[in-house]
Amino acid sequence: MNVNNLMADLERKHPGESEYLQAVREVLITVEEVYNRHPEFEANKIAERIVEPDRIFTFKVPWVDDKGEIHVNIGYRVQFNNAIGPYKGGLRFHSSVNLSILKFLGFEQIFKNALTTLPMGGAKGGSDFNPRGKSDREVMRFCQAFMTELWRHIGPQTDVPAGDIGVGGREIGYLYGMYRKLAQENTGVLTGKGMTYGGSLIRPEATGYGAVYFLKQMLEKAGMELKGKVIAISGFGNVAWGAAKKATELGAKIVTISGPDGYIYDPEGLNEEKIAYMLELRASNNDIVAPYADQFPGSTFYPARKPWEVKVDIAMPCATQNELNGEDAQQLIANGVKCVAEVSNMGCTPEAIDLFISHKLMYGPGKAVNAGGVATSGLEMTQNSMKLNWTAEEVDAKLHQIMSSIHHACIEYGTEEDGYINYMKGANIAGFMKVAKSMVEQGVI
Ligand code: 2IT
Repeated sequence: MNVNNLMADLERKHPGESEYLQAVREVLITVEEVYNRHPEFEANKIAERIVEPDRIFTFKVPWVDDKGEIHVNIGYRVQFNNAIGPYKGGLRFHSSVNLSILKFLGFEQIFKNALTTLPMGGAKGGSDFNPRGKSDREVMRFCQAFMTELWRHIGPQTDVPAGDIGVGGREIGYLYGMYRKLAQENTGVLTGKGMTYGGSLIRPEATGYGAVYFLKQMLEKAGMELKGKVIAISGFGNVAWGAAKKATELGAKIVTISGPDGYIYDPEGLNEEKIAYMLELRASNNDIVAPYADQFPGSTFYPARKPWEVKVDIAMPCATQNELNGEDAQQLIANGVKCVAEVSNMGCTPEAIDLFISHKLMYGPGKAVNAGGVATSGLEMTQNSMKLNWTAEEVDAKLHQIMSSIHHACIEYGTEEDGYINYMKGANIAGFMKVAKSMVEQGVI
């Protein structure tokens, strides 16, 4: 494989799909050396085949708002690769959603899912629907209209969607209700379901919890401990909430959260009450964090700024792609950051990652750090197939075990000659090898 030639070809075929091209380039560059030691990969054109999705569905989603006005959104499902299991990956509802973003997310999902040790292929979907300011009934009608098209392309053994930005328990409930009506079956075709109809305990917490378990292992491997560390988190949604909850429980201090409007600096650190308030902020459907500063004296709201300017030991981006750039990375490094655990998908730009790695800082990539979310979705699928429910302790123990196994895989494939652990390289190679081997063994299809 020659990465530059392959990328030039892809850029010609998919002009302007910047996020997708960024995600592909990052994976190919890190696996190139290992790939070229496996002639069977080249003979089977694995690289050329793995970078293109198996298929993409796009569809119109017309719906009626509370005033009787009609809106038209676009719905998508990108079924990327199912070599190791049924397509699996979340649905994102956000005004920024386009094909490039869903292709990057679907591509990342292939390797992330492979790392979880569970049999899941990679997919992603969603819509440019903007949930901000919408009523509950409007969200319900949108979800029903979306599923009216999507249902014929998914199934418990073929493709199992879940949540992502803008899709939480409420949306999954409405989507599942419509699927069940149309398909006339009650199977676990979505994950992140409510506890009364097939959901798994710990699934809401799993992405954040898993990220903190992974972070703890990174620190311990380097002879440090999580307890007492000061952490900057971005975002205030489901992922940020779970990470804040577990990190605080384990004795770390979270001093920031953020939204599209700016960030909150709370030098005392989050506690149970403040973490519970994050859920209220999110349920308000306004997508802003400013009200936190009025609620909790001693904290400050910095409009239109990012939390990476605060002096911290650890940074955990938990919001969205490319939210931490080269300048932010320089600021964090100047302030003595010790570890960056990326919880959002592709949260750091290539410039930021290059800086972390050239400074030999601990950098955990999203596809390893945030894999606990989809892993617990996999555990929800297992429970649905067995038609029984595990306790929270059982699910949490399995999540812990999976995060340890991902950490081991990163060390195995990512340790460099001088002992530095390049977690990005480790995660990409470990995930890639598993899928590539499956593709070789299953022939050209
Ligand atoms: O990015 C992700 O891994 C998710 N949004 C979760 C996907 C899933 O199927 O649980």
